[in-house]
Amino acid sequence: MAVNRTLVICKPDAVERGQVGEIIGRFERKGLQLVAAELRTLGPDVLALHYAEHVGKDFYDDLVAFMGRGPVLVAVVEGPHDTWSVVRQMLGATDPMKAAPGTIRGDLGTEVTENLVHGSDSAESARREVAIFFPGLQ
Ligand code: DAT
Ligand code: MG
Repeated sequence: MAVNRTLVICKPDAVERGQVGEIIGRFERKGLQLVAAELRTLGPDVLALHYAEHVGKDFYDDLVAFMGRGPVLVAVVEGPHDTWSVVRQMLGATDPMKAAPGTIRGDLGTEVTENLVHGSDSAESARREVAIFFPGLQ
C-alpha cells in the first residue's frame, strides 16, 4: 500500500448521529480522496486486531462494546503525502473535551469513548490497519 493512504473509521456514534457526511466531507474539502469505503458492524475479533495496543487496558471492554454496537463506515483515504498525519490533525485530541475547535472531535464530540472517528497514528499503523480491513486493496 502507498504510504499516502490511511485508515479512517467513522464510529457508531457518527453513524447514529448522521455525521458521516460531515466527517467525510471535511476530508474531501481538505483535498483527500476516498479510495475505499464500506459500512460494517465490527466484531470482537477484528477489533482485537485493530486495537491490539489497547487489549487489556481498563477502557478496552467499553471500547469494544461501543465500537461493536452498530455499523461503522470503514474507509481508506488518500492524499499527496503523510495522509495519516493530515487526518490526525483534523481529528484533534483523543478526548473531545480537549480537542481544539475546528477539529472534528473538538467541533462534534464531548465523550472520550464516543469520539466519532478513528485515524491511523503513523505510516506503519496506516499500512497495518488498511491491510486488516481492506486486504485486497491495490
Ligand atoms: P486515538 O483514537 O486518538 O488514536 P487511542 O488510540 O489512544 O486514541 O485510543 C483508542 C480509543 O480508545 C480512543 O479513540 C477512545 C478510547 N480511549 C482512549 N483512551 C481512553 C480513556 N482513557 N478512557 C476511555 N476511552 C479511551
Ligand atoms: Mg489510536
